[in-house]
Amino acid sequence: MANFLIVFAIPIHGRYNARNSYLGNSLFMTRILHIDMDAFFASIEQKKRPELAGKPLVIGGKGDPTKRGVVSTASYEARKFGIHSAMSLRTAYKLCPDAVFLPVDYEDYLTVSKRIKKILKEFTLTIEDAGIDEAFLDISEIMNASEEIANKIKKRIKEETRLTCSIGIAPNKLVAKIASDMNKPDGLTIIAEEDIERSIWPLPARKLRGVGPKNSAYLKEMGIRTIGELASISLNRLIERFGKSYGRYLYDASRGIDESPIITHWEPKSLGREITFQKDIDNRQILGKILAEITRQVVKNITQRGYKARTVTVKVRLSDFETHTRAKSLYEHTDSLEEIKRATFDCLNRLELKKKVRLIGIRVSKLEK
Ligand code: TTP
Ligand code: MG
Repeated sequence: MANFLIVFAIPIHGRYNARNSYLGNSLFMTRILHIDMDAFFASIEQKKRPELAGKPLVIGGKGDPTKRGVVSTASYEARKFGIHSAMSLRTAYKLCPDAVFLPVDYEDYLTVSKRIKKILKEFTLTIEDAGIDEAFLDISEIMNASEEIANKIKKRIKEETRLTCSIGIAPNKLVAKIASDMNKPDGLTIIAEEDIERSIWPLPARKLRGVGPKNSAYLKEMGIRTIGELASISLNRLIERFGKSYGRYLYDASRGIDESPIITHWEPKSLGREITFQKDIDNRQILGKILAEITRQVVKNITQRGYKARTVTVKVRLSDFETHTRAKSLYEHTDSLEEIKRATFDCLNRLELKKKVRLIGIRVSKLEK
């Protein structure tokens, strides 16, 4: 069973990128550094077990490719076989039966992640935590050359964790993230303001944040494959095709324009947990027991963080992947396990379970400190 803590959050403190100054000296320009660890989960395991170094390694689920589960990540050696994140473990096994499969040891990866974030804070406190293995740093005010800062960060991380990372530095978050991905693993890519278009235009449009498989397919229908081709489309046409907000976004993004702030702190909007079963369940009593347990975990989590919640939502995914939710709002904010559990069961009882259940989850929202 996969049991994930899921947190949706909203930014509460941001620092807006100052427009680049006209001083012409790169030290005075907004410089955003994006760092992303290389094959993060897999590299950690390879350091723990040196016999796995240089071997195809797949991390996912319980580490058993005959069971349900998806690939969290694969070592670069395993990627050569076509294995990638989010692929089913079974498919990964078919592509490379000789690969070593290991379970996800999330706690351990989180510990390493925290050590890395701590190192990053030695450089600046204007940091956005962008995920378990990535972050954005505003290095504009550090009086060293970009390359020097990046190499120092790489060295410190290697000393403490023996891991490598890839770094991109650019005038904004959008381009910095594209840059960090350009020379993986152990890469360093610096893109100056005047080089943005030349550097990003040859890349596929889906390298832009916010262009997923669906929109990239729409763009292909319009004959657009690269970021440069996207930049050749008029703003009007993009708005006509994609709506005002996303059309405008694509127009700016294809020119490497991005003024999104570094968000240094996030408050959770909701907190939840869900469980995907190894085998689908149709016994309501067992479902009730599991729901009670994950409700207890969620309530423990909100009380530890000092929150109370007003809305409880229960989600079930049936064996045919049909997903249903039921929500209940309480009279007032609460962190009482009894009250939240009652609301949870009220939601469960309102769900019609015509098929076996594949996943069950609970989420509490409208949080208040
Ligand atoms: P990524 O940075 O996307 O991947 P990576 O670090 O493994 O490889 P790369 O060198 O290309 O950056 O994600 C970081 C970790 O997050 C990854 O090691 C495992 C986890 N992860 C998942 O669990 N599921 C996913 O679908 C993805 C993309 C990542
Ligand atoms: Mg990574």
